[in-house]
Amino acid sequence: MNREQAQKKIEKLKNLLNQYSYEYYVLDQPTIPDSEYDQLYRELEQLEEQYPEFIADDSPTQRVGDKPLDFFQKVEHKVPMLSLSNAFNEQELKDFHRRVTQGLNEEVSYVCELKIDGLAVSLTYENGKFVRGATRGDGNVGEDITMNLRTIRSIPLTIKDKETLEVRGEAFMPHSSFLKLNEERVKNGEEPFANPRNAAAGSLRQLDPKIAAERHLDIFLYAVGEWENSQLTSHSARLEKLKELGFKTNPEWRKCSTIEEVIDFVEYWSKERPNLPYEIDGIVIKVDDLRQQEKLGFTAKSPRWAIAYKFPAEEAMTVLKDIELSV
Ligand code: NMN
Repeated sequence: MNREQAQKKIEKLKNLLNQYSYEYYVLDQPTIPDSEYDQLYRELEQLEEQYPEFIADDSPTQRVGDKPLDFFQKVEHKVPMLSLSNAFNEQELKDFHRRVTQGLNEEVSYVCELKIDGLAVSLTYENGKFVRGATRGDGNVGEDITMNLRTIRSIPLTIKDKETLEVRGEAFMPHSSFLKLNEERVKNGEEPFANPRNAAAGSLRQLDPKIAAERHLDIFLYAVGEWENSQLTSHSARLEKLKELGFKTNPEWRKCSTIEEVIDFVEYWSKERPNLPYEIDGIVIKVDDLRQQEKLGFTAKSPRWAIAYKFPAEEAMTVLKDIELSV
């Protein structure tokens, strides 16, 4: 194989592996056996070793950087990452609906989504490439945790169009990763994490990306900060577009045209919650139409067009029952 052929082969293997990885981690529908994936991966590794000048930034071999950071740089959010106001019961959801309809004086539809209990993060893509990832921090300034976020396999290093956008979501630790991690910690005489949220937050704040890589985090993307040239007019259209671009979005969202439908959704997930493979702590309800969102605007702290219904806090999480805590 000459140099030019090697370059082409490296590019082809990289694209193929990224596609398989997308099917495996984002769609949860692998199309080839692991052994075949592993063989192609080794082939790519060997070629990249021979021709390091052709290693692409979005090669699957480049997810885990080899140098630990000294500290995290600060990142300013151009669009602040605000938190949501809360509702704790049916009446407060109805009050929210009343405020929305009074503010708009027209028909309204909502999108209900699961509120994943993890860590809010922001991902910036420039011309389709993942260039920066940050924590929410105080909402205006967060920390640059790009190195750690790159280790999350369901975060695409390149998306399907050359879009420039800042997308937001929740990085979290699935129950399976959490149980494995805590079992190992107990075995090594270390203190187990109290819950998956703490474990996810602790993992993303490690200066050594190798540690984050071992923690097997996952992500759901659900919002947009900035999006150059986007013509989309609703939140639901944005969710669909994010999925098309290759982002992992949570499939359990629903468009509701009445507050009763919203309440049904909340009640359904209050019961179904223990059967999910990850932790949720509530339901997020958003006005779907972006023009209506704009019309409603913000209070000093949060948008008027969204609310987070919070489930009652559970005494002990189901996930912890299986593991012997040494605390
Ligand atoms: O570190 P990566 O490349 O993500 O691989 C971790 C494990 O996941 C490996 O065992 C690999 O075989 C598996 N995997 C399988 C597929 C597939 O399409 N069968 C894709 C990505 C990762």
